[in-house]
Amino acid sequence: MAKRALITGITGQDGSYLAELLLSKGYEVHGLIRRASTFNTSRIDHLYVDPHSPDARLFLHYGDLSDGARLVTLLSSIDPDEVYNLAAQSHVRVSFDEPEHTADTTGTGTIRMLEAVRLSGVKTRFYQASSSELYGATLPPQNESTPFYPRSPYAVAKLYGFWITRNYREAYGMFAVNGILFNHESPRRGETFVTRKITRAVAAIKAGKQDYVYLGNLDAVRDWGYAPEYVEGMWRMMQAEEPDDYVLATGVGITVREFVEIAFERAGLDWEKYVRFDERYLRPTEVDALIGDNSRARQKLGWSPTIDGRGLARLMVDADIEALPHAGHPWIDKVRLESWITPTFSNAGMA
Ligand code: NAP
Ligand code: F7E
Repeated sequence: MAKRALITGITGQDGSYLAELLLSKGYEVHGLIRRASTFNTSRIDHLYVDPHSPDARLFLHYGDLSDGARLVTLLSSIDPDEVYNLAAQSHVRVSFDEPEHTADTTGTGTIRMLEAVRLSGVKTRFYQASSSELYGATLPPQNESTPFYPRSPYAVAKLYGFWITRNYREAYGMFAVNGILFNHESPRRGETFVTRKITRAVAAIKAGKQDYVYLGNLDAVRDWGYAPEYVEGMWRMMQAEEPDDYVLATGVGITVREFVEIAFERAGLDWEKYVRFDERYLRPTEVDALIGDNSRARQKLGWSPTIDGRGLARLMVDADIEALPHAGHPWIDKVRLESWITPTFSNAGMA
């Protein structure tokens, strides 16, 4: 019998790569999607097969992490072997604008999923998308023993998700794991995360369709890895004999500035001519440096990443340059979208 998995957040970057991976391994894959007034499945459209077809192995269900009763019903009817809880309001700066919504989706949403597993009585393994943002102000290198010091409403919500997942493992004997994933990116990365914002801007500037890109703090250090390698790590955590928590990271940290330099250089451009500062992209509290120690995942899961932040900058610029001619006007409109987000806090002193 094929294994059955349920993925929340299947329309996101990670959800789309994980769905691909599980389908390639022969799983039947179920995904939770939100009803929206526009289509929100562009990252998984290539995987879609008409559910009436005997070949269909991907099934989508409407639902929302804010709706606990729906989650119980879905868990009961799908009866999955593995649940990957990837859904979240995942943008750190937006979490300062929408802290209550972030707490509800990213924090309380996790307990709704765990309760749905418990109340439905299904026998399933559970993956929680935890984050290196938990470490916040704690200095690198960070591993599974490093104390947490969250620095945003997003990180505080993820802290709740981390501990409630661990609590359900201990209280109810659930196979529940936390993947503490450091930043991971790809050509499918959301357009307002810094890497993708930069690489899309490089492509648009190179094509003469954009003049500048406005950024915030260039000094932040991040340990950027490649998303398809990280979803492989998620799956390995779920195949282990015992449930545990794991850091996935490359161990290589670079600044936003270095990512910018490499990205522009890849397109033969001098970044200093095109990058401008805008204080609205600063955060009220910043996470200065995240660099992970992935020893446990290497030793226990045999997981080892091959692409770090420098390689990613080149890979993502190439992909955005390639995609630009096919993108049309809406693509450019999205490039401009972020420039009219209203600043909601006074940060003049932080510039
Ligand atoms: P993403 O691209 O922002 O995707 C988030 C997903 O969550 C989307 O499918 C979104 O649906 C869905 N979602 C949001 N609110 C929801 C709600 N109330 N109910 C149901 N679904 C909802 O995020 P990602 O980069 O793939 O990350 C996946 C997970 O890993 C997230 O939990 C994120 O916080 C965490 N994480 C990410 C990173 C990283 O570097 N990427 C690192 C550590 C942890 P729509 O498409 O409809 O918006
Ligand atoms: O910011 C700086 C910003 O928004 C990275 C999420 O996937 O990873 C992600 O969170 C850095 C920060 O990602 C701009 O201040 C400068 O220091 O790409 P980001 P993030 O906040 O690290 C973690 C692990 C998650 O769990 C999250 O879900 O870049 N930065 N200028 C900027 N950031 C943005 N977005 N836009 C700028 O203009």
